[in-house]
Amino acid sequence: MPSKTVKTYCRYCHANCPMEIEVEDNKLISLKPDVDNEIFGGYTCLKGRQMPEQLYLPERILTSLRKNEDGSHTDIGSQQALDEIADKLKAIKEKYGPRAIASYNGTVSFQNSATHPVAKSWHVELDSPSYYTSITIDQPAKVGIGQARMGFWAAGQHTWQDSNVALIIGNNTLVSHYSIPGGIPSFSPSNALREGKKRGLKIIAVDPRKSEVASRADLHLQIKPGQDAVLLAGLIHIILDEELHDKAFCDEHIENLDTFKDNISQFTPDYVAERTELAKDDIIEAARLFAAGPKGCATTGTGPEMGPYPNLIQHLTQTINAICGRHYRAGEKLPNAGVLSPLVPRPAQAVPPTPEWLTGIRSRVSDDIGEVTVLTANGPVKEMPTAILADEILMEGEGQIKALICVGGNPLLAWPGQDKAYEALKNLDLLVCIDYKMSATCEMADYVIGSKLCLERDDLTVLTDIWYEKPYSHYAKTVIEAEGDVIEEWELFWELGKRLGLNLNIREQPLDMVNKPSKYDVLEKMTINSRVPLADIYKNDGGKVYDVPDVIVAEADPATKGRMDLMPEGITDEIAGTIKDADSSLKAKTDFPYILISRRMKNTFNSTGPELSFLAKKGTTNPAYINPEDLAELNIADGDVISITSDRGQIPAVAQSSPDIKRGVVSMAHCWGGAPGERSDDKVREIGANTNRLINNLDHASKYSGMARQSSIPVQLTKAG
Ligand SMILES: Nc1nc2c(c(=O)[nH]1)N[C@H]1C(S)=C(S)[C@@H](COP(=O)(O)OP(=O)(O)OC[C@H]3O[C@@H](n4cnc5c(=O)[nH]c(N)nc54)[C@H](O)[C@@H]3O)O[C@H]1N2
Ligand SMILES: Nc1nc2c(c(=O)[nH]1)N[C@H]1C(S)=C(S)[C@@H](COP(=O)(O)OP(=O)(O)OC[C@H]3O[C@@H](n4cnc5c(=O)[nH]c(N)nc54)[C@H](O)[C@@H]3O)O[C@H]1N2
Ligand code: SF4
Ligand SMILES: [Mo]
Repeated sequence: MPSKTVKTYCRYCHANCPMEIEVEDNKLISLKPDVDNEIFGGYTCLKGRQMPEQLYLPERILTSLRKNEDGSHTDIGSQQALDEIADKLKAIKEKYGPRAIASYNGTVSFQNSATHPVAKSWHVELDSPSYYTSITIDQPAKVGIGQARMGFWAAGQHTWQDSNVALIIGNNTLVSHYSIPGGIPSFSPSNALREGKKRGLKIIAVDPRKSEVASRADLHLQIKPGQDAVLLAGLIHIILDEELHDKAFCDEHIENLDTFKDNISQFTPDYVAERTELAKDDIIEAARLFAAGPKGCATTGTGPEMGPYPNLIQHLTQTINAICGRHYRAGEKLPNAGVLSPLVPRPAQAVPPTPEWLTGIRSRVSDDIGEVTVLTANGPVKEMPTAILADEILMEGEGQIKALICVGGNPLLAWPGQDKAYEALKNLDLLVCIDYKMSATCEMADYVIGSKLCLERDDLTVLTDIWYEKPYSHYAKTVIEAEGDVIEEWELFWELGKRLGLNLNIREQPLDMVNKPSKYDVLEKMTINSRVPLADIYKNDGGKVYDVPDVIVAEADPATKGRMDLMPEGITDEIAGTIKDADSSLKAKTDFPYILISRRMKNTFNSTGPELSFLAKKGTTNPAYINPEDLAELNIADGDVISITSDRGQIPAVAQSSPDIKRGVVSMAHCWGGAPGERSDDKVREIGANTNRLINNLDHASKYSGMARQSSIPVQLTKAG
């Protein structure tokens, strides 16, 4: 058969870059960017371009595996594995109740557009609240807690394309391709950045590192890690003090501005300069530049959201946007109101706080931590917090988790507190993973189900639907028929649901539980009443901007109009705690004088990447990036193996001299290394080291989500013996 070229999109990460794939006899021959795509303009990155190797990787799991007594795994067919898993789940449910059955849906579970609605329905029908995702160890304050506490603007915040200024706090989209609207768009970020600069948009970047984004900023505030709340409070202080805020907007839509102002009175420019190690003039310049707008948005990334006080940081970020009135007003055109969901009214009014979003089922660890509502593409969804999942497995008593289904995630490397995660995974009666390769977690699993890879399945841009700045959508049809006994992530839940006698449904529409529905059926149910019918999107080859009527922001409805509250419960204490921490860190002469922070690397996506030869050539370890002056002072040479010690643990690392890092800071990626123990330490140059061994998840657990401090960790550095 002659070869054919098919349009699709990459799902190695969530950016969904369009590609053209040449296929012959069901084999992928070559891959190239889809240069005709109007949003991406031919953008791809080096990870996505390795998909051919990934598809045909010799160590790929092409069947299902069962663990033997000696820890090795034996191939069994997927149907047999599913039967056995279902029997074990039935027994666990019988003995311990449904809550004992949990699923953890990791980062890659999101790349399959059908996973989450099916997984959530599975949990609802099973009556198990133990539904966990990677969102709650990512930025839970940003996608739920912040909006629940303060309320939000129904018509949304300014997006990049309409902005004159962007305040980007610890978010490096040029590498991560990840920014919730307001920051640099995730899709072809370098083009978006160039376009923004050309039209005069000013960028203020806050980052302890001269990151890819910071080095292109108009103003880079090279902050001391963990001091973002102090900086934000300081910027707001200046804006209010100089009366640069939008007074009319505040009067009409904001509650408790004066009380809030009193609460941050201590954050004067001098105080903030000292605590953040920034120049006072730069802080004042940043506040004035942001306030001048007239349009623009402050946005955060994982840097601050994984450090101290993430809930407060999010509140302050929303506050700086709110007091400057950075919201779409009546009569303005919204850039994109989504294509795959029904059109909901977008009036120019505040949605008041929804504290009930924070008070679902409680964790067994603390009454302060429990179900949180996350704003997803499928609407608000309740999840249990992953940061304390290891405790839920280890803590005995009613509700203890006994079975874990791990979907496109790698908890042994990703969860905060690796030693505890390791103990917890060992403690389970049943661990099932669906993955394409033997990850560190798969090695521990009782069953491993081989997954399809993205080119072997249909998908739709549901996750990113409202992140685009235009009404864009892409339906990717299966390019390669999977060879081997592999299934999709949603099919795992469907297959187990069928065996457990569950009636799954999506948006109240039942799924056929006798004959497996097609992916299209599932996606159609997910997108019922969408602005553009799925059938129309399916017809198109490749991604496309849809010609839908403009969405114009409506006048507020006096009957339902609310106000955004700057002083929800807990804020006073959080601000006081921030001051106390900042003050003590200034005085302390500690045993741990360096601060370890998180980062993303170009050649890996969390724990995936090093298995692919081209990406491995860029490095097989997660170096500890350190300022050369610090290295010199420590008598450590570039490339030396060092020990990094915190009050909770020690890991080896390969030092890499990096002048872009602030002095006193170590910048290192997560999700590397192996299981805890000497053997994996010896291989630091081959497999890297796991930074999560340096923390205990409960040391600084945030209220509501239990979010752990996964960055801004005090450490000591020594040359390895
Ligand atoms: N190539 C690649 N892309 C990825 C991933 C990957 O592993 N590799 N991971 C994906 C995932 S799961 C996610 S959640 C997203 C995350 O996407 P981002 O949030 O953009 O993550 P990073 O690229 O690590 O950028 C965070 C920045 O915060 C800075 N930072 C660290 N500590 C602090 C601090 O205390 N204050 C401030 N202001 N800044 C700080 C870091 O130096 C870094 O530049 O990326 C996704 N994309
Ligand atoms: N200290 C510290 N800890 C962190 C972070 C940090 O910055 N610092 N970041 C946190 C964040 S933001 C996140 S999101 C988590 C990430 O945590 P996880 O999502 O748990 O980790 P990943 O490495 O992304 O796991 C992805 C898994 O999916 C597999 N996979 C790849 N393709 C497919 C596929 O098509 N189908 C299936 N079924 N599997 C596939 C991969 O082999 C891998 O095992 O880590 C968190 N942990
Ligand atoms: S940014 Fe890279 S990995 Fe992510 S979708 Fe695009 S090509 Fe794939
Ligand atoms: Mo993430």
